[in-house]
Amino acid sequence: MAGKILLLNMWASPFGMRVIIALDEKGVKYEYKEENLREKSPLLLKSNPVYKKIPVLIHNEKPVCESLIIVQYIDEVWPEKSPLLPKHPYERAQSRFWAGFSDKIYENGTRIWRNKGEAREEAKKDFINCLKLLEGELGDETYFGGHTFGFVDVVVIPFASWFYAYETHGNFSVEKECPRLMAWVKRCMERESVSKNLQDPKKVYEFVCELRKQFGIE
Ligand code: GS8
Repeated sequence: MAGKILLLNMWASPFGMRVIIALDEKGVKYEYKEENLREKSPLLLKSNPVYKKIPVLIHNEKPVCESLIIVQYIDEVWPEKSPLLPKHPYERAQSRFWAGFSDKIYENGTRIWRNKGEAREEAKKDFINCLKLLEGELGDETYFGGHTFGFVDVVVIPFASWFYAYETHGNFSVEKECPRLMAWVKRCMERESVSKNLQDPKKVYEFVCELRKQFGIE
């Protein structure tokens, strides 16, 4: 089942990177439309009228919204190549739990670069705690849940392209705080679907600096 696939996205979005990595893992070809989030296209507003956010995957004219739902949709529509969710219901439930939890990386990371002083220190604590919980779940496995690259890996790895921005604005080191998680990042980067599609951390950092200026934080 292929048909027409169009992805509405904004390049720096870790949520969009989740979808791109999943499509790449499945070898699915798609069209790409970059959105200007300050002037959203009528197609985006029509496709995601509830949240008005990217990413949106439009498959045969039908929109699917929310990155976690999109990645699971991709896995169900193209199940043969690189299955992402585990087979067992309990393991699937666990994967969905940690995938949902990982959104906190972004929430806490945003609090790091949007704030100063005490509020930034609080955010940093929450951010590191969140990474440590994920690191605990990873344990000594190669990937989340075992030996194969799967759903939680696809969902969490895009945040690594934002680490440099969080570290620089928060003055800390993810490597120092969570060495096993960073080793996992490096393993994931050996996969083409990841190395090819993760944005350059320096570019993301510059993007964040721009946002800080716009919000009058500098
Ligand atoms: C989050 C998407 C999102 O935050 C998902 O897809 O998983 N829960 C959603 N998208 C942002 C860009 S990335 O920060 C977005 O589209 N923002 C536009 C806006 O809020 O107006």
